[in-house]
Amino acid sequence: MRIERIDLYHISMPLVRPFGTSFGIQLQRDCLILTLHSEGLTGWGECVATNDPGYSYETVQTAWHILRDFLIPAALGQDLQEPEDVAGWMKPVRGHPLAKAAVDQAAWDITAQRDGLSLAQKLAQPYPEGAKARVKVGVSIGIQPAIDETLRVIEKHLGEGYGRIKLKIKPGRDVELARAARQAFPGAPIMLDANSAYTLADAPIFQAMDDLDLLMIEQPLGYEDIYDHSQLRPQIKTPLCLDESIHSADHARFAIAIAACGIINIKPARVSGWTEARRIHDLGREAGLGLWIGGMLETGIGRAGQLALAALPGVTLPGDISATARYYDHDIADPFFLNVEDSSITVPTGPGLGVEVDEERLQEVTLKKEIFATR
Ligand code: OSB
Ligand code: MG
Repeated sequence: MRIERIDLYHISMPLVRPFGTSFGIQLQRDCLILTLHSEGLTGWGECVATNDPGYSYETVQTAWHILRDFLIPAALGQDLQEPEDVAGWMKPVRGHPLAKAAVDQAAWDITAQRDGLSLAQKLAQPYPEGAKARVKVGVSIGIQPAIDETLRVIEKHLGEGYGRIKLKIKPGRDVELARAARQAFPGAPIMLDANSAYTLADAPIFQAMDDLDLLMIEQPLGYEDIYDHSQLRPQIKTPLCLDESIHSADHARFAIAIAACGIINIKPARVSGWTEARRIHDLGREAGLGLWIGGMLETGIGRAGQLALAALPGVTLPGDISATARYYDHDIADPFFLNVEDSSITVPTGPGLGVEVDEERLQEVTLKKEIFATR
């Protein structure tokens, strides 16, 4: 399939409520949407970079630059056979995984459509057990102004059918919050995400939460660190999960080699896309790690991609794949995964991502659009 045209959109949507993490509070969600066009088909990708370099060094502005000036010129006019091809075109660009993941996702979507497969089916082709039909999901709850409010939000989401609760923590809003949540919801699967807000010297804080039967603690230490996590892990009973530190399959290999974590949050955007995410899945599965699919407040486009990845056989734990209605009043894609039952969502079965993009809504929220075409 010759890539005839690529469209790039900068979109901006208000969040239904602010999303607070240890690195800041987000009120508005800007991101980039990218389409690949070939043979009458359109592949969709989402670049989840944000306005601020808080979670990642990438922002919507750096991603626009890298896509417009490097990644799109490298992809335009190429003959796309399989989605694994795009990593080679993008190789001259170091870093910038969030920008790369948008091209990678669109390539997976368009080739799955060409093959008459859902993205989940295409991703699961190497595995005899195939893709799961339903996947376990949970909610990620941002830091609220008060602990009481967090408890109310937890209750609301448990009522909606979400069974796994992830709470964002930061220094000063950790042990007391986790203890209150455990007390209020004794049997609930609760986990914490620190987004790199602590150092190894804070081990006593995590030891103080060891009796709370938490599912895991996600990324307590540095966003580039693997070694200190390997030092913290034997000091605590709570399972340790890495997010920010794992940028590639190589990083997963390093983490496994020094036993830095028992669990990996596979976030396709963070690792340059679905091809690399599947490699991490394979390494993690082989090593007996717990695996789950992380999120970045995606629109329905990104959420559909997460669901397809979560359908892989080695993904053992619930992912951060809640309905986009938690974040957006009016999403740009059909909110097909609103039906959460038993904390599970049905994986889309239509061709490719299996989601209908609402082009009118997309236009409404687009701040800037550029079209790149071959002659
Ligand atoms: O660390 O997993 C994270 C959102 C933005 C940046 C980082 C993270 C998150 C989430 C949100 O936890 C998960 C979701 O998409 O619902
Ligand atoms: Mg995280």
